[in-house]
Amino acid sequence: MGQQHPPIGRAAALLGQARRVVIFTGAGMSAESGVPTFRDALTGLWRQFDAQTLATPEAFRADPALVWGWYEWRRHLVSRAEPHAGHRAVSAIQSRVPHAVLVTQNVDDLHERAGAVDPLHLHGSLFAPRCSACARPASVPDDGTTEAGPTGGRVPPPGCVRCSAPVRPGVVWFGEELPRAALAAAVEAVSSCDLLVTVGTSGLVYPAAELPHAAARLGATVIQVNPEETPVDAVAEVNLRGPAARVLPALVEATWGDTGRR
Ligand code: BV8
Ligand code: ZN
Repeated sequence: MGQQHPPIGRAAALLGQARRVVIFTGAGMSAESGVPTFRDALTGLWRQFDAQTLATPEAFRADPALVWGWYEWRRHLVSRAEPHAGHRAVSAIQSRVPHAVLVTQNVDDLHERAGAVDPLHLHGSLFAPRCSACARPASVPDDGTTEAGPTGGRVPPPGCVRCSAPVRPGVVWFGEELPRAALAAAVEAVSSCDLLVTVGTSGLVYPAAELPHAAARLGATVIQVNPEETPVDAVAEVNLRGPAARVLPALVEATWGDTGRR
């Protein structure tokens, strides 16, 4: 058995020779920026709920102020957070591999703030609220006005300026369909990639979780970055067991000789 190269070396060799790359990220990508993941227990007002019950149309219908307050608190937290070296490494990969596609399950804007190109948001965004009835895009509340957002309280959602129905977060809730264009573009990219790098996702929520498995089935190589084991271990050619903010810059450096920091 030849000398097994360390995983980062094997991953760098794969990334260096890849022609069509997809990077697929989940909440673990934002953890080191101080943004709680979906696995993390909820805190404060929402501690008696789990995200899966709160991130639903039923929860919003039952108690719009509780759910809107949760999303406003998260939006405030993200606005005060900073992208980390892992986000910048993802953007460095996109700048070095032509047409590398970034697909994210995250609803924050940390990839964009680290210079990522056209991230495909499969589960929407905290920064695109819309009317719950007529779907008219609503403006993101001025941070000075939503007093309860930063402290985590109930915040009654604003009314739509056109039909006065409650404004809702622009995210995909459980039981809701994913945005068709983003999903179609992600499936298209995965179908034609030769390497998929999945970072910081528990791989449990469908249909997004299907993407790494689909890539492997179609003959692509999968590299996983996650401190823990996930269902994706079954299809990952290389498992980089560690946190995104450390592993991704190391991967970029091992591949191209610098951390890609521009
Ligand atoms: C749909 C936006 C149909 C909201 C989210 C039974 C079987 C199969 C499927 C189903 C089923 N019952 C119901 C379903 C469908 C359901 C589903 O999959 N449920 C699961 C629970 C079984 N899916 C849906 O409902 C989807 N819609 O199916 O619609 C339909 C079709 C047509 C027409 C109408 C309807 C919609 C799902 C989208 C839900 N919205 N987010 C919001 O943000 O509030 S999901 C949310 O959770 C995330 O976006 C993500 O997708 C998912 C899981 O989160 P992850 O990103 O993976 O993060 P997580 O916290 O889980 O894990 C963190 C990971 O990071 C861990 O692995 C950890 O080890 C790692 N980590 C930690 N620190 C670091 C790190 N990694 C790297 N570095 C670190 N430092
Ligand atoms: Zn409306």
